[in-house]
Amino acid sequence: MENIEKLKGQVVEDINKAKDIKSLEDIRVAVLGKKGSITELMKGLASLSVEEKKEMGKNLNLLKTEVEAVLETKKSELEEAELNAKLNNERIDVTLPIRPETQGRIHPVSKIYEEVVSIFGQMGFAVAEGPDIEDTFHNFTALNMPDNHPARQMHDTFYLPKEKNGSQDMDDSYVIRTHTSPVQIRTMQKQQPPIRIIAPGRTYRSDYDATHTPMFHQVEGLVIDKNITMAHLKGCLYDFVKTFFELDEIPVRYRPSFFPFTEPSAEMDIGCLKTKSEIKIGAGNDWLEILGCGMVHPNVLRAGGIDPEVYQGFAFGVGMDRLAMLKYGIPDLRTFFESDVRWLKNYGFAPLDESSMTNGLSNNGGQTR
Ligand code: 2NM
Repeated sequence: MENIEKLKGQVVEDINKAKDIKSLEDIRVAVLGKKGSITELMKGLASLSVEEKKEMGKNLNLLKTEVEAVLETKKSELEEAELNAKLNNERIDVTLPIRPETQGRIHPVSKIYEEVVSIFGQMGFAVAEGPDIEDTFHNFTALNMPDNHPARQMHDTFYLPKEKNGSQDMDDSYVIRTHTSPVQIRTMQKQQPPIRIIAPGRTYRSDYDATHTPMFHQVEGLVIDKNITMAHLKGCLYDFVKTFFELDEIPVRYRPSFFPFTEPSAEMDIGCLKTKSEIKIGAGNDWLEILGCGMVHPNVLRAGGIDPEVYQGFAFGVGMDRLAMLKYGIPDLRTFFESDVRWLKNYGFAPLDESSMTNGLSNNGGQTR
């Protein structure tokens, strides 16, 4: 009995001194393991008389239970201490600013692309894409521009070298697309109305001056359904320019125009003030041409496999590079594609300021540019 009390005192003392889970486990094994001190004592019971066995057995069981309880308590204590130490060590200050300055910048055209996609996305438009290399059927013929149509020349088209088989069929030749309209044709061929898409992307024409580069970016839109009218076109495009230029109101006007793929066709102007050094959008007595639009020509609907007796649609096309020049005051288009890092540092946007309808569109609150 005395021995048991002594052993208990010793074991409890050892347990309380344990500094970590590992040494606690060592103690457990030394006491309760297969060859542990208590286990050995229990093995010794066999050689005792019945009376002694009863008495000793009871005491040993009690000792075992008590030691187990002390071990358990100590284990919880140590686990909690270990967790707290870990939490303390791994503490981070989430209010610290991100790294001082990111080096890379988002190109203004990429920024405009994101803005345009978020605006039309909010209105329920899906984004459609297509190849840069197009056959002349999708780039011209299906868009009501048959062989020898003057617009084919007007587009300053880059033709790909003719295939060696010497085919004379115009629709067998390939171009790098002069507009993104072939994406609309491909969408019509794949999908019956209702259709509501925008087709943003690269386009190519052989032209080069302060406002034209051989590669430029367009976004075109297409809405087709039953009973679509010019009123839908006007509402949609008014909302677009207002949201894009981040203005509550903006004067707009439509002038009649001509495109082979729309009838009637129009150009949309927005109100602005032109001074010697800048253009202020949204007020003043001047007008600025911003986009082309119209009701999709019945021949175009037919080429896309859609019955013009049942469905109508409107379409529009905007130059995204021009939008970038206007919104962010960049004077010369040619500089967009010179890959000059000093230019990008000046006109580019910080990569972490995402453009979205909820985050603010341009979101350049003094630090992005
Ligand atoms: C513009 C102006 C007006 C246009 C038309 C089509 C299609 F494929 F639906 F016929 N796509 N884009 C369009 C209409 C483009 O760009 C100045």
